Amino acid sequence: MKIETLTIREIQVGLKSPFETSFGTIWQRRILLVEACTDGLSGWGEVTAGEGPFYNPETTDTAWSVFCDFLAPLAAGKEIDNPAEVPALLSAIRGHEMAKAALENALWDIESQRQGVPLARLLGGTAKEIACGVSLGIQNSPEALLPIIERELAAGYQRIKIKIKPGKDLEFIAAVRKRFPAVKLMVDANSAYRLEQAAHLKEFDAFDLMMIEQPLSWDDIFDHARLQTQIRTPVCLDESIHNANHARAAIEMKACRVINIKLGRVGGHSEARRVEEACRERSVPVWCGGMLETGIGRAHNIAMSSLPGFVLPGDVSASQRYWQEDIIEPEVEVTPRGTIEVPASPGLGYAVRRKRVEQCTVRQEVFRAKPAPVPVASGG
Ligand code: OSB
Ligand code: MG
Repeated sequence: MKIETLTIREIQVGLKSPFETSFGTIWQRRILLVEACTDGLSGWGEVTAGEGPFYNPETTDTAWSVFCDFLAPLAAGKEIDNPAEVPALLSAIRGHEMAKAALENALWDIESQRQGVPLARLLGGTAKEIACGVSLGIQNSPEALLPIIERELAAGYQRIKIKIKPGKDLEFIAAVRKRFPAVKLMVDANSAYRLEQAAHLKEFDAFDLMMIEQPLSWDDIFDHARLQTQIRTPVCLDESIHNANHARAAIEMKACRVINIKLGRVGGHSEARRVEEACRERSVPVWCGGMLETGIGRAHNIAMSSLPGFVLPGDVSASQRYWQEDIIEPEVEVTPRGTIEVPASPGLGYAVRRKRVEQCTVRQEVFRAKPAPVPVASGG
């Protein structure tokens, strides 16, 4: 396929309720969408960067700049046989995985339409439905958290993840465990602790947590290995794992017993498949992380989650938990057994609501193949 045009746009959308993590509170989202057009088909990808460089170094604005100045000029007009070639095409650019992922994933959407198969099948996914959990932001008090959990469990979600930070941890965990003794429960620290706090983190062992996600530095593997020897709760790495080599290193160093895969963090579907394979070969369970995505990012997450290594419930949940109105139709819905059905139609399996996207768009750039130079007759 020839990558004829690439369009990047920024949309601004408000979350239904604020989301607090150890690095801050998010309400208004600025999200970049990438649309690729080739052979009369259109495919979509989403940049999952945050508004500020607090989860990882990328932001909405760094992704815009890298996409417009480097990625789009490299890719527009190129002929590729398979979206799996995209990482090599973009390999001169270091990092900026979330910007790259949006471009690559848009081409996977197109390729699955071209072949007439669901994206999930094209990627090697086998599951017909995926298991869903929810990620709950930090609340003011344990009393405020309990009714929220009650509501999510009533909706069918299979596991609860709560965000924690120093001062907002043990009391919350103990209250949830007391009220819900059997629920699948885990915590996410988003790098809010240091190895010196291992004794404190060891106190979490009493609460039968499925795992603690990214307790230490966002770019660390080694200290997580030291921490894992001191606590019983399995460590799950999120921020630290950018590719399959990191996954292999972390597993072999025993820095974690679980890995979450985020498409943006690892640079797109090609690398996500390699991370999934590295984990599956080593019997390390994986699950799909979330970045407060719109329906486009969510649809890509659903397809990826159908791969066989995704054996734990992910942070992929219903559109209605985040948005008054999503930008896809139908919206993503969760069954009463806490699952999402993997679409069986070609492509993402959801239609992009162009009108809605246009209403939310605040800026846009279109990139086309450079026209072939017109030969100029040189005068004598
Ligand atoms: O660490 O998993 C994380 C949201 C923003 C940044 C980082 C994280 C998260 C979440 C939300 O946990 C997951 C979701 O999309 O529901
Ligand atoms: Mg996380």
